[in-house]
Amino acid sequence: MGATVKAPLSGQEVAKHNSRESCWIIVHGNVYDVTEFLDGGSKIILKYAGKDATAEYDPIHPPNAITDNLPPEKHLGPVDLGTVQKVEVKITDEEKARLERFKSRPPLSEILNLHDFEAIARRVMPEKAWAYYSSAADDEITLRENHAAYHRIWFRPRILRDVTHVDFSTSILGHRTSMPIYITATALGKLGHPDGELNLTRAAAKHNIIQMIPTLASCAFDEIVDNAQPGQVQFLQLYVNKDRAITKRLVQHAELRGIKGLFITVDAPQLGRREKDMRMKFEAEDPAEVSKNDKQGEVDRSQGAARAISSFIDPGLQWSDLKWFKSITKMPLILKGVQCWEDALEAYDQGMAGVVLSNHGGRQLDFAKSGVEILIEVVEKLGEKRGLSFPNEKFQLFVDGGVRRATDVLKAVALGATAVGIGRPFLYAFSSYGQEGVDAALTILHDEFEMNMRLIGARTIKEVVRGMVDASNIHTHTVAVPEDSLYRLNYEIMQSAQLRES
Ligand code: 173
Repeated sequence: MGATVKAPLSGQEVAKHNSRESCWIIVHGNVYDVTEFLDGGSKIILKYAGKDATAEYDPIHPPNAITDNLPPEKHLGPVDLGTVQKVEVKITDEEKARLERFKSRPPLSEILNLHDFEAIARRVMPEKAWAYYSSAADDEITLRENHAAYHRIWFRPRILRDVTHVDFSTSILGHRTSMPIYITATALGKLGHPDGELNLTRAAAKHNIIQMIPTLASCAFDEIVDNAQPGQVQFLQLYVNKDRAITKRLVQHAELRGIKGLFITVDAPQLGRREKDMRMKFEAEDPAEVSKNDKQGEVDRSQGAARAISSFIDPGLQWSDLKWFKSITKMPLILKGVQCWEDALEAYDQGMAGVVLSNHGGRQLDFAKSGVEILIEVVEKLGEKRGLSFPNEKFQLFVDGGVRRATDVLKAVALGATAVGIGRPFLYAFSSYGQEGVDAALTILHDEFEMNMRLIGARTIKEVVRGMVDASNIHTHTVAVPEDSLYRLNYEIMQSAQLRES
C-alpha cells in the first residue's frame, strides 16, 4: 500500500457517518468505511457507527483482519483521537461485582483439577465470554455425553510391574510430546484474556505440548507463530473458505511458517445453535441502540460474534476437495470432526494422515456420539476392513471432547487413540489465571498421568493397551444401576474450589 500520509480526520467528521447509508468506524486510531460490510450480522457494527470500535473489535478479530479484508480505498486514514468522543463505558453493578470476584480467585495452589478452573472461570469471566465458551448445541446433550461417555469405561489394571519410572511421552504425527494430549483449537481467545491464544503458546512451550492454532484465533496467526520457541511444534485448524484462493494462501503461508499438520474441520458446514450464547446476546442488547438502527420488527437477533465471522466457511466442502488440498501442501492432512467408521475409512483410503473423532465439543450436532465411543467402532472396522491396528503411525486417531482427567486420556489411548485434544479446560485456565493457569493445568495433568500410569501398571505409553480397559458398556446410553437413594441422601457432594471471603 502506498505510504501517503493523510491528515488525520476529526472525531466530529467520523461521527457523522453513523448510519446504514454511510458507516465509518475507528479501530486502533484509524478510520474505515465499512458501509458495504453491513449485511445480516451487522447490528453490532452499526452500534459503533461513527465511533471507536476498538474495544469490541479486539477480542473478536486478529489485528490485521480489517486491513486484509477491506479494499484499500475504504481505509480512510488516521483520526485525531483527541477529538473522538469516548464511547461511554458504563460499568454496571454486575460488572463491579465480577471484578470483585476476580480479585477473590483462590491461589493456584488451591486448584486441584481441571474442573476447578471451570468453577472459577464461571464466576470471574465476563458473562458473555463464559456464555460463548461454555455453550453447546441445542439441549447440550452431546456436551454432557462427551464427559459421561468416559464413565462407561473402566480400567483393568496390571500389578507387580516395576513402575518406579514411568514415561508417558509419545509422538503425534512424528513429533515428540510430553503427554498424549494436545491443545485443540478454540476460537476467540481474547474474550477470556487479553493475551488470548498466546497464553496457550507459551505454556505449551514450557511443557513440550503441541498447540493447534485455530483459524479464528483472536491473535493474528503470525503473532502466535512468532511467540513459539524455536522448534516448538504447532498445528493449524482450518475452516475452508468459499474463496479457495484465500484458503490456499493461508495454508501455504502456514506451511512456510513451519506448521506441522493441517486439521481440516469437517463438522461445521453451518454453525450449531448455541442457545446460552444467543440468550446472552439477547439480554445484552441495549433497546435504545437497537431501535435507533433497526426498524421495528426487523431486529436481527443475530447469533452473536461467532455466526457473523463464520459466514466465510464453505458448506460446499466435499470429499473430492481433498485432492486439491494434497496438491497445495505437503503438510499431513487430518480431518477434524469425523463421526462414524465409514468416514474414517474413506479418510484413510483418500490418504489422510489421520482423523479427529470429534463432535466439536458438543457445539454442532446435538445427539452426535462422543469421540471415544466412535473410536471403538473405528478401531474395530478399520482393523476388519483394512487390517490396521491402533495406535498406528500411518493413520492416527485422535479424540476430543469432555476430557478432564488423565484417566480419560489413558482410556482413549488404551482404545487406540494416538492422543487426545483438550480445549475448554485451557480456556478456563487462562481466563481465570492467564498463562500461569495453563501452566498449572498442564502440571496437574502431568501429575495425574504419573500416578495413573503407575496404578494401571504401564511404564510407557506403548504399555497402555486395549486389555487395560473394559468398554463393554460404551454403547449403552442408559444408567444401568438403579439409584441408591438413601445412600445418596447421606452422601455429601464434593465441592469445587471456592472464592476467598473478601
Ligand atoms: O465452536 C465454535 O464456536 C467455532 O468453531 C467457531 C466458528 C466460527 C466462528 C467462531 C467460532
